[in-house]
Parts: sequence; C-alpha cells; structure tokens
Amino acid sequence: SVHTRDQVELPPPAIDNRLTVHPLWSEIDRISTEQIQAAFEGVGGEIGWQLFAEEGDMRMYRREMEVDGMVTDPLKAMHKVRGVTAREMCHYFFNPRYRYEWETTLETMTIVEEISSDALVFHQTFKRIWPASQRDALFWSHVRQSTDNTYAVTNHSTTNVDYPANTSACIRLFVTVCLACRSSWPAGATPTRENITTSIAYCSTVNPGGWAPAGVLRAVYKREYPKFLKRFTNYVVEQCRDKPIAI
Ligand code: 16C
Repeated sequence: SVHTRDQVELPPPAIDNRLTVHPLWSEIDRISTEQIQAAFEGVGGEIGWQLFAEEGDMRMYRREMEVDGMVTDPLKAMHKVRGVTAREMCHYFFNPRYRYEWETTLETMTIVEEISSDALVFHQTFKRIWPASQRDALFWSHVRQSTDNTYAVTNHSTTNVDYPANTSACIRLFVTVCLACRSSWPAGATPTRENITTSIAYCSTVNPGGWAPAGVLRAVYKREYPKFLKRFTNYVVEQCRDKPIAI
C-alpha cells in the first residue's frame, strides 16, 4: 500500500513519480494548476464576488449561478491562521485518516484508488438535506507544493466503472475544490509556532447533479461552509500544538 496508515507522512515537496505515469496525470496537473492560480486571485474587480460571511480573519464570498435551474454558486473563502504551516494544513485536509474528525457533512468515505503518496480517489456519501435525495461524489484528490511555502489540495470529480452514478439511493454531485495555503514569518527570523501565519484560500464549486430546492441549498451552504472552515482550521491548530513545526 502506498498509504501507510500508522505513520504520519507530510505532503512531499515534489510530485510523486507514480502519479506522473497514471492515466489521470495530465488532467490532475492541469486542473490543479488552474485552481491554485485562481485561488490566489483577489475577490475585487469585475467578477462580482458577494461577501456573505465574516468572522475574525475569515471572509466568505459567493457568486450566484444557476446551471439548468440548479444552484451552482461558486464559493471563495479567505482566512488567516496563526501557529500552523501551509504544509500542515494541506496534510490534514488531504489525509483520509483525519477526515471524519473535521468533516461533518460525511456519511461514508471509501478510498477507491491509491494513485501515489500525493493522489487518491475517493467515494463519499453525504448527509441527506431534506427534502432532496441523498448525494454522493467520486473525486480525485491531489496535494502539491506550488511555490515556496505554498501547498495546495485540489479535489475534482471523476468517474470509475465500479462506482456508477445515480444507481442506488444517491444522486451523484460534481465538485471542484481547492484549498491553497501560503505561510509567512518575519524576514530573517526562523519560523516557529509563535511567529508563523498561514493565509488560506478555499474555493469550491458544487453542482448538485439533480433537483434540489434553491432556497434550501443556499441556506445550507451559508451555514455549512463557515462551520467547515472554522472547525477544520481549529482542528489543525489543535493537532499541531505540541508537534515540531513542519515547513
Ligand atoms: O472541501 C470539503 N471537504 C472535502 C473532503 O470531504 C471535499 C468534499 C467535497 C464535497 C462537497 C460537497 C458537500 C455536499 C454536502 C451535502 C450535504 C450537506 C449536509 C449538511 C448538513 C446536514 O472537498 C469541505 C466541504 C464543506 C461542504 C459544505 C457544504 C456545502 C453544501 C453545498 C451544496 C450541496 C448540494 C447538495 C444537494 C442536495
């Protein structure tokens, strides 16, 4: 197994060779590059991001968008977290060992394929939102270093013959998510838990894949995204507190 369960493996600083020979590699590389670039773009300008949640250093923006009558509002969140590194943030977001501890929308999670140390394919089912049908998702997840002190995880829907869509009780939803993190500390200083700050950009676009009432859906994400980002970042701070810093 490429994924050792009882050993903590931080995201590698270079792309794993096993990923670059996989059939999904060109798609994973292209979408990750695009998503990371878009994540660090600002929310000003013409695109029209609307602020919908603000708490401390956290800001969340959305754009109202509908595709075939289904709400697919893109979301963009910015946050700043002290005491943890970009690499640590991405480690806890990518590694399935921790997922049930911070992800509250999950019902089940299955690792469909272990591509490499930095790429996995997941099948997840989510808690049902009344009155819509339950949803599931099948997506690849890739963690990489982009530039110095910058790491990102990109998740994007894919297909797999062993996990066909819309057969059981679940409707398949489609997701593109990017968590991009950049650490900084005072020039000339050695980075420590006391002086490090990590800027986070989290972007998410979810297509519900089938009918779901627009009002319910917007109410759910307005509640769930802030809850997720606060809970996840607090979780990482707690996990890292007494561990040596990993740049
Ligand atoms: O990025 C996040 N998590 C990652 C690891 O799990 C991964 C997940 C992506 C899936 C995002 C879609 C989640 C749909 C959940 C639907 C059920 C919610 C139940 C809520 C409580 C009862 O990248 C963190 C993801 C944080 C998700 C916040 C919720 C977003 C809702 C968006 C609208 C979903 C449409 C569902 C149609 C019924």
